[in-house]
Amino acid sequence: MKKYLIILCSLCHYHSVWAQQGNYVLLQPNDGYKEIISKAAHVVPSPRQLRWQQLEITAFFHFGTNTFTGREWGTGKEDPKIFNPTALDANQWVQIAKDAGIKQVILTAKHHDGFCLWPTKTSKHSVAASPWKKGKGDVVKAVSRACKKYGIGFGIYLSPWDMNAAMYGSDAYNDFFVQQLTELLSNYGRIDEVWFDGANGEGLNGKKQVYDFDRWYKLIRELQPTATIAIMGPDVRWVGTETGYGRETEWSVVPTNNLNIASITEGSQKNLAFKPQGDMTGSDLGSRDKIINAKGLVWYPAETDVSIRPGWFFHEEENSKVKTPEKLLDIYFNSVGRNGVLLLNIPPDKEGLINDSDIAALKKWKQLRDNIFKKNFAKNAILESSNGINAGLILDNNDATHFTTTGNDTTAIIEIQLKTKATFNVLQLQENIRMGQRIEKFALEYWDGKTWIMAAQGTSIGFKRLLKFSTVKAVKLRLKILSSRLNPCLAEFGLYFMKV
Ligand code: FUL
Repeated sequence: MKKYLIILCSLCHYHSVWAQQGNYVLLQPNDGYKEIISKAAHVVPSPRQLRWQQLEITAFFHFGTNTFTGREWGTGKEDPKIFNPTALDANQWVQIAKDAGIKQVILTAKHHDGFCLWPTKTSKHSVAASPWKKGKGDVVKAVSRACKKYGIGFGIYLSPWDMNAAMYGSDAYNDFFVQQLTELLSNYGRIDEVWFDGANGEGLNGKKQVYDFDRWYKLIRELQPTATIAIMGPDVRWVGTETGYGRETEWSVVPTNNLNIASITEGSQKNLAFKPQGDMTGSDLGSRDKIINAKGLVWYPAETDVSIRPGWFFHEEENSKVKTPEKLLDIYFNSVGRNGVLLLNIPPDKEGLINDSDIAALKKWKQLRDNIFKKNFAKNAILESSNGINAGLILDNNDATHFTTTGNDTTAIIEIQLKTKATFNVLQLQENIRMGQRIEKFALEYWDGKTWIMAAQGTSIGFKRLLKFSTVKAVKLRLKILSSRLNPCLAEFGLYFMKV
């Protein structure tokens, strides 16, 4: 990888024609329109970003002193003695997550109030000062072990904002934060995601803290090179809302004007580091109009975070406000089905258990998904494309193989003859993102015996796109790829039925 990237970097410095793949590209002042679009289509996820994207559904566990005070944000002045879960069982948390199809969990090791869920050497404000397990407990250890036991990923949320640390607002805080990160990244086995949010409140001394992100990124890359750094980090972007609903057109390749060139020229992608910049909430972050004037383009995919309850932390009075399975299904369609990874928060209660109301919703949500996706009506269909190759690969259940076009064709039509007439109302499409994200517009049509009728249409696809449409009965269909940045590379195609 290293050698390959050295070639890549020298190419992008000395030649404007660049068609190698990496997870970023610098645009040159003399790049023409076509060249920029082609460069964008060649930007691909790094191995850690690809692994993360394939998880599809991940979870947050918000747990800490707020669980016991009933607050969403603490003050940093909480007495550690209030932290006293009576029946904490991390195996229960992780098993419930796994049963719901969740592939990775992220624990709030420290929220803004500064209380640490592990017995840190950096501060007295931790589980070690609590009555839980007589001060001998370690929630980070319990959850990381449960994740290993059940075979799912484990990540940590470490709040940069710390209302308890006396040195917050001074240079010393960055050293303190590095020490906390070092403990978490050294003592708990593999860490798959490190989640930094952007909150940057005032410290006890009234001063604002300047976060030394570059130093933190370097440390994470050194200690846990496979971990993705999310939100205030270079690998995973916040989708821009906490509703669970991503954008209709979601590009994983977006402009960046602050790539750390010094790191890049060291010649290894593992050093790629940049701080997110600019507004991430707009309805369009990566269309042609947006990328054409950029200085650089980067693979920076969207994570869609939302809580199963109104708040991020557990509050008894919200037991009746847990999102319904139907609402969670709609969120699934609009997060995972819109080229995002869903990060669903499931906050454990005061006992240290996932509450029954959340468990019931999660179980039913999983059943709803299983019912829809158990049968792909396109299975064993006969596929034909006059200008494409390997059409059969879109039904092989493998997102690493794909249909593509010959020559320079950026449009395609795939005719689909089903084995028997079927009734369906959900379309699932996947691009092989190892080749980049390319498709800009597509449509599904069916033959009603006389003419072609539009069933569904959309813009971007990316790793996964799900569309619901009015129920169709048909035996012959065609998928039209109407616009693509380069030869489309379609990995998977599915037709499903959902009861409405
Ligand atoms: C935000 C925090 O302020 C919330 O409390 C929560 O942790 C959410 C996921 O990130 O920025």
